[in-house]
Amino acid sequence: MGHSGSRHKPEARILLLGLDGAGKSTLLYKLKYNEDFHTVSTVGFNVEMIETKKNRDKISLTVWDVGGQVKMRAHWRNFYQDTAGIVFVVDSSDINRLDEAKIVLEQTLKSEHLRRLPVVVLANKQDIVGAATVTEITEQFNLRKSCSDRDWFIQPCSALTGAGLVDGFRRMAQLVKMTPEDNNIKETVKYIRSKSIRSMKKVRMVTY
Ligand code: G3D
Repeated sequence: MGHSGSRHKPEARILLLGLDGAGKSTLLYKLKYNEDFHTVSTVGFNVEMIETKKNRDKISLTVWDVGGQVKMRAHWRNFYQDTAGIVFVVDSSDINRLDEAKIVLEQTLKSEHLRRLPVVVLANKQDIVGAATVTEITEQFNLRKSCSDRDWFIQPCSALTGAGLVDGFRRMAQLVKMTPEDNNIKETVKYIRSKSIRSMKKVRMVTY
């Protein structure tokens, strides 16, 4: 395993979205310690760079967690430009907030910048007894309809145990369309900083 510089690998930016408490930070933390990683640079957000494979080619997915609280949701659109795919995390055990999550996902998918981009819904917290199943979430979210204009997949997972996470991100790697431009992290950070959002966390790389 191990890791190497990502400079020459195609890179795709993935937005990690979902309500607060869905498990995004836990998931990134789990990915970080899944394999070797090293710090790429210090930036203002929770970001992991995942090295994985798309068919036979190595690619890097930079996974951006921009926070799910209501006040952060207003900033999500600042990240939409150059995004190649969306991972939407759902707390499957919080039955009372499934409708809220559904509405937020639907609103997000309406953005012009995100048109036709692939979506992987992570039905998180499957380790909790009574959690909604992928079938139930697919129906309650009406995913077949709301994602009818794009590729999508729903993956059961637990950010706590790590079960299903690698499968979810591998699926995303298969679904993203790689662009020839080099959407590198430094350019993104410059762009985001120009939008004056600040909170200092680290960017790390993990390798599958
Ligand atoms: P967020 O980053 O989306 O806001 P967090 O969510 O990662 O902070 O997770 C919110 C809470 O859910 C945390 O618990 C975290 O441990 C828990 N959690 C996240 N993923 C899972 C999971 O797969 N299974 C279980 N059982 N719990 C999970 P606390 O108690 O710290 O608030």
